[in-house]
Amino acid sequence: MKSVVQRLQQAGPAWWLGLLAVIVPPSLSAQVSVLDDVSTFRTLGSVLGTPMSDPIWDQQTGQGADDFVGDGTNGYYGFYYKFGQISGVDSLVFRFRFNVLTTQQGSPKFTGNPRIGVDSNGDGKIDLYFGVSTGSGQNVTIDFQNPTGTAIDANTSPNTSALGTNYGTITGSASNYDYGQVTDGSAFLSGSQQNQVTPDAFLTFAVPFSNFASALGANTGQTIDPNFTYLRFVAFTSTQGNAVNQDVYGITGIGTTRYDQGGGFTDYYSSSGQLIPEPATYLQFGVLALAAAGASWWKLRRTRKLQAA
Ligand SMILES: [Ca+2]
Ligand SMILES: [Ca+2]
Ligand SMILES: [Ca+2]
Repeated sequence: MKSVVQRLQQAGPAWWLGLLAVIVPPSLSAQVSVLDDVSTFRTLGSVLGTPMSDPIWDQQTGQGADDFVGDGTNGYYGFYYKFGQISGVDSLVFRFRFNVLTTQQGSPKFTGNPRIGVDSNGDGKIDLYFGVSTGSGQNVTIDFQNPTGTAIDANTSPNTSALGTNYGTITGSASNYDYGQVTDGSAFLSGSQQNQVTPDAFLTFAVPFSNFASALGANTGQTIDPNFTYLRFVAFTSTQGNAVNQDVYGITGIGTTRYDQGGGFTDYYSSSGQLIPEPATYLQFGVLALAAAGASWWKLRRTRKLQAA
């Protein structure tokens, strides 16, 4: 009669992989849309673990349309995220809340250039910039920009950030871009001088995970896994899309502090939206480690058997 241990020893890697498949089923992405209600998005927290917010009217160039707002009061935040499928394509969806809704001929029309910088290897440097490019009379595009600059501290803070020229442009459409008045009633004051209550605006855009992962991975040499590569973000507005010169989300104004020293980085999240660390993540890592250890043990044992034969 063979013991359970003996049976496992003979089962080989297939058994361990079977165990892995049972305990960690393949994740299925939910269908999402840039029009989804804000309550279905997650807020992004700072490294202190608290949801980030941003002061009113602290943008540096006078355009309320580019002023992040959201102080947590009544649940209003300025930077939201979700992950899911748009028409069957895994996508990252970002949403900003801005102070002033701008219109053109009576319709909502945004003319700024919000950007997100992402650090995927934890060294404090932005590895990829991306965001929405607009302008008066200009078609909306979603652009990727590489960090440039050779200084040792390049792309670690607002005043050391250098955004390269746009590449990998994705044409804006109703499925990957939306701009309009907020649907949750928030209306932060627009400016200390005017002191007017103005309806705020949501700007939402989506990026296919495959485009994002290949652009980011090309810059860092990483394979970007949707669940296990952890990312931190900094969101900011830019008059021309080539500098951090209006409002950095999470701090007053722009600041000079390094992003990773309280200067605007979010906490770490996976592309699929999980905050690290979470109990579920530990469980998955634990099961993966168990399976890997099992496969290694079987291989080692088999090698010893062959050597003994
Ligand atoms: Ca602001
Ligand atoms: Ca407002
Ligand atoms: Ca980096």
